[in-house]
Amino acid sequence: MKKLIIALSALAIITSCTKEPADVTPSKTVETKTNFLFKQYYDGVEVLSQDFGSKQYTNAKGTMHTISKLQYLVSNITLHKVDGSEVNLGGYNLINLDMPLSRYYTPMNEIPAGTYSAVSLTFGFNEADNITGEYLDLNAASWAWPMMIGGGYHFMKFEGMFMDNTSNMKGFAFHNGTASKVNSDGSRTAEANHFRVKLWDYEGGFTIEEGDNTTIDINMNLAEWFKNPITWNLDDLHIMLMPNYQAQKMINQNGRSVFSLGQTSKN
Ligand SMILES: [Cu+2]
Repeated sequence: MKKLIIALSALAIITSCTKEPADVTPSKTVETKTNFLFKQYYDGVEVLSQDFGSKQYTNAKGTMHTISKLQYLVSNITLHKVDGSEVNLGGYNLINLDMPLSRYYTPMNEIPAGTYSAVSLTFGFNEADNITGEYLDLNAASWAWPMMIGGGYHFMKFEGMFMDNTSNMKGFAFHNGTASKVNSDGSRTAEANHFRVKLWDYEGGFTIEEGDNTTIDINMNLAEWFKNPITWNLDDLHIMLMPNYQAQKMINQNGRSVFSLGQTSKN
């Protein structure tokens, strides 16, 4: 019995000596389950692949058109906390409406719990990331941008048919990527043509908590590609846009207003 008491008190000493004060435990970032859903609209109407080739839309110029393809790439999604700090998630996502699951994107980097006021993203790739042949999945998706007009990758392929000014249906291929200028000697100079947008939550921010499964919607209004600030005329500009420097710069300008932050949902 005496032996046991000695043993127990020894144990008590050992445990009390090895117990660490709680306040020196390093604080750990609480990671969450968060993903993005990229949704497409034509003004108020959602655009889904089942609408392709049949549903008719009228652009700002008054031209009727259909849609047969929509693919676009976003990268370096960043979340902005209300305290001003940022979480850059890196990575990229190719959205292809023909593959509805590609609209969902779960970043490789975990999103820490917190309250956020905005999401920003790059449309396409910035110069550092737009490396010819670098990404195997994009190579397999026929997503390369030709070397002779600057290389790297497409940022978007938006295609369909439109009714031209002689009432005939014609195809359009609204493709975007590096802008390439023809020099006086016939050579070309490539110019980065991505843009970055910051999408504010106008309802005062959203909170992501531990244990939540949060989906953040990023909406694209396709009508804006033809509207703001340039009223796009498909009769003039519908094919061969890729080597057309002016057209590439115009697409870039119109793209600044296509995205908005949609709802944040928990499930
Ligand atoms: Cu193209």
